[in-house]
Amino acid sequence: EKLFSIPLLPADYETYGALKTVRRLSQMKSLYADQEAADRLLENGDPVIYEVYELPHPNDETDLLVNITVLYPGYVGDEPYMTKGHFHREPDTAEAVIGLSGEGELLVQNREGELRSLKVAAGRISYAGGGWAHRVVNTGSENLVFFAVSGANIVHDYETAAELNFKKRQ
Ligand code: S6P
Ligand code: ZN
Repeated sequence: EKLFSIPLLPADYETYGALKTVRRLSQMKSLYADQEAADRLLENGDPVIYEVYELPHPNDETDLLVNITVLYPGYVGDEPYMTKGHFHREPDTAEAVIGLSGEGELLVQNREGELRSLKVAAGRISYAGGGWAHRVVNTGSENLVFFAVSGANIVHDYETAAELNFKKRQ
């Protein structure tokens, strides 16, 4: 049995036992277009790009993954901070992103190479059906906080998505 009702806020997630994953530039450097800009940033530390708060859940197809992500504002060269991005391994199921604060884009690309950009903002839902690799980009100057919901049994495929090189075009 699993029932809960909590505020959609990172602090409340943590109180409820969420696992917090911190993604720093050094862990995703190769995904950025301007490697020299990334190296310059790393000389002065290793900036946190985003944090993911994941509630404990069974990896069960009858459950949902209900993560909150805090994506910080910033640039690597002229490319805004972004999440790593991934496909869901087969069965490749959908995901919805609901903006909580800040603004940005949900960049999606399918296996045929088609690239699309969907707006992410507070009170707005962006939906990516199965087959679309997805990544969020912070195009604003404030934290972009978003809620993402998908099936709890998804397996992230970061490798195939990294090959796509799907980026925010200026
Ligand atoms: C999970 C969902 C999000 C991301 C998070 C970080 O399916 O899409 O919770 O995990 O935004 O992105 P990434 O690409 O590093 O997993
Ligand atoms: Zn996903």
